Amino acid sequence: MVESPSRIAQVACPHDCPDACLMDVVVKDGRAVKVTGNRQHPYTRGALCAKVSRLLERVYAPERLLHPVRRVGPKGPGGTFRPISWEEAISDIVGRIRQAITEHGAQSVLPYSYRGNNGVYQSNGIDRRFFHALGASKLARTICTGGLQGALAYSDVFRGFPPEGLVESRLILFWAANPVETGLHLWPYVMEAKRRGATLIAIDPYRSRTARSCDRHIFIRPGTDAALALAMAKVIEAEGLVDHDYVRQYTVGYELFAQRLRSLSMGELSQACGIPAEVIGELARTYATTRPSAIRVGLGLQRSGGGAAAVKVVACLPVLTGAWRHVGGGLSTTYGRAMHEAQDQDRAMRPDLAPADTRVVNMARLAEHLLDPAFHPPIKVIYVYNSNPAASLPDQRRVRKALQRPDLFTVLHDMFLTDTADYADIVLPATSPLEHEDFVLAYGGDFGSFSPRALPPQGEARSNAEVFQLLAKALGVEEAALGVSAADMAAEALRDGVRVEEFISKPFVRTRNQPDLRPRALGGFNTPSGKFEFYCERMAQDGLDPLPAFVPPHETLGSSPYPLNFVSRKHRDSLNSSYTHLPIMARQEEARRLEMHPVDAESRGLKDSDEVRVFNDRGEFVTRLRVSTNVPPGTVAAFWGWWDKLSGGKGNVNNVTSSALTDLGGGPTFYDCRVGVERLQGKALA
Ligand SMILES: Nc1nc2c(c(=O)[nH]1)N[C@H]1C(S)=C(S)[C@@H](COP(=O)(O)OP(=O)(O)OC[C@H]3O[C@@H](n4cnc5c(=O)[nH]c(N)nc54)[C@H](O)[C@@H]3O)O[C@H]1N2
Ligand SMILES: Nc1nc2c(c(=O)[nH]1)N[C@H]1C(S)=C(S)[C@@H](COP(=O)(O)OP(=O)(O)OC[C@H]3O[C@@H](n4cnc5c(=O)[nH]c(N)nc54)[C@H](O)[C@@H]3O)O[C@H]1N2
Ligand code: SF4
Ligand SMILES: [Mo]
Repeated sequence: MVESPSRIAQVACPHDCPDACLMDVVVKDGRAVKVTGNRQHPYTRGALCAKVSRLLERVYAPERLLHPVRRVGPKGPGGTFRPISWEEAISDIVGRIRQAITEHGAQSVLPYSYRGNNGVYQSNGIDRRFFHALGASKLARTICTGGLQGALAYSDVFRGFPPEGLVESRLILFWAANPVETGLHLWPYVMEAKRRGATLIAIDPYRSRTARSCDRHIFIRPGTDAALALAMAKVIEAEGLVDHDYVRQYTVGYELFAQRLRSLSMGELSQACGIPAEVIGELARTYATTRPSAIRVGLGLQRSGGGAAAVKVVACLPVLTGAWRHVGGGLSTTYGRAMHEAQDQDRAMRPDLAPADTRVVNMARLAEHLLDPAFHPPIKVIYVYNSNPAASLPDQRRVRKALQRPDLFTVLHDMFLTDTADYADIVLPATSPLEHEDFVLAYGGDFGSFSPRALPPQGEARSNAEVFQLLAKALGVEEAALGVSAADMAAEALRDGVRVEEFISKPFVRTRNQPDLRPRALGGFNTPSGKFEFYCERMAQDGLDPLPAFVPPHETLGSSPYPLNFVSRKHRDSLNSSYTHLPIMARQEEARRLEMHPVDAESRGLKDSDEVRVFNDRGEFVTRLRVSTNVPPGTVAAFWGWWDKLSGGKGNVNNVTSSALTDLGGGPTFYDCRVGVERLQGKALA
């Protein structure tokens, strides 16, 4: 028998991950048979993460949705679906959109998406152009970085140096960052730094894999990072460790900040964050006297009531010490890089196509808006894609109640019948990343990839862009910007400096010739003053505290009837809720357990493997217990991403999280949550 030839297609991983890997996909007889990391790609270096190494389990999963379906029966868990044709699906959706527009105006239509697909064309391009041209409500995409956006709206506080710089660092603080699990391609740089003598310290309420890989791990009470950072700044100021020359040249408001630091009580700050003053002092001294010193800031920093304030205070530290002067010093972040620098997002998304006064709806308050009778115009049609809100939004009891509103028409476009599908009127089958063309710009590094389609779509699956183009045509939205190809969009959106022909024809490009390893060595802060603003005039004008401050979390520090802080963290083998129904995760019952410190377990008479109910007045979830020193006394943790319907409706940690928002930016506060835990009485888990 003659072997049929195989070919290798190079596809960018479009997951919401800073790494934006390049995959080599071996295709044989129209089927992908193997996926590995590309060896030439400077960041992928031949390795994919655990989950994407199993991408084909997802692409060829037996539960892949391959045809449009309509829900039969009432909205909610246990819904069944019947196949319908694409014509029927589109005509139904168009009919409901038209009706909503006639009765309530176009803003009664709401897109709802996040970065389930991070590609520019499919998910941050054509889709936006469609909804803008339709005049639909805009969505404030706050679910991940709302608190950070809030801080950035006032001050340039989070742009870091690229990963290459880390090899020069002699101290790296992993501050609310877990790259070993959430963006592992950073780690070779860290290991190189370590080989050259760097010390690694993690600041995290949970002993993550990253924390376990560090020389030292300091447990912090969730949501109190600003207290720790202010306490460090206080030590730095009091002990003469400030780089006054840097501060004089490149900052404003230092004297006012220093006065504030002197007025703060070390005892109170230490008590707030739960870290002894001696430990803070030692950390501050080590940080200020080691050169170069880097802070790798993760997004866990800004998911509490004072998240935006925390971002600003942590950003003060490398400014105070002048760490920015050195290669390997300053902040290392997952914000910006190619995604923000190499494209003009407005040229991709075309907000100019929308009517000028279009309202913006905060996704983090979706349920509140859906349930609010005074919300005008009411949301009548919600079109969900790239997201699983009936899993990923906080306060799920309320979210599910809202999605059950009988007069709401919900469309879901996804590869699977997720928890959100149970609330959808129509579910459309989406292509996998191998089945459509797209382009991805990394937010963790200076590179990007154009991905041709590697495989024909499975079944009747269609890509986001195709569906929006179909809908536009059926609705009579005649806007040329909607009809473009991925290559056209790349040409429109890429900034000067990235050669479009090269971008389209090569498997990957670097989006900068030279990495900017000392981006703040000479200041260059993107603020009205061009300097780092300890004192922010615009905050003062808006009636906000203009100086760096500790804004306490809503729950984890205050008094509450629920005694334990709860952290719901991300898991190595899933991407948010995207892999949890697949065999890779389903096997891992152990991974789903609630971790509790032995002291807390003992005082409750709980032991390993007990089935427990985790609850507060918002809701509950049920899981098994793991007695563990990965958490300190007073804090419990579980991974987030499990689908409720896989656990008889009692599996989702977001049943207990709160929909209260961050201090600025309207972000969610997933890691600011108190719970009680008790042995489950009655019915065990399914
Ligand atoms: N394998 C995998 N990779 C992922 C994801 C995934 O689900 N799985 N998700 C992707 C997405 S959407 C994102 S946003 C990124 C996020 O990746 P990261 O930037 O690493 O952020 P998180 O994982 O949200 O949180 C990092 C750490 O912060 C800790 N933490 C929680 N609250 C606090 C706090 O108040 N203070 C401090 N100091 N630490 C705190 C958590 O325990 C966690 O270990 O990862 C991306 N990569
Ligand atoms: N408790 C708790 N909750 C959290 C978090 C936490 O740490 N703790 N993290 C939060 C964060 S940081 C984030 S970013 C959110 C993420 O939450 P979501 O935005 O809901 O992301 P996912 O759960 O990954 O769901 C993405 C969906 O998009 C689908 N999808 C993938 N590619 C495509 C495509 O090309 N087209 C279409 N139409 N669909 C596609 C996938 O199949 C998947 O079902 O979760 C948040 N929720
Ligand atoms: S999820 Fe991240 S680490 Fe995994 S393959 Fe994709 S880009 Fe790479
Ligand atoms: Mo996220």
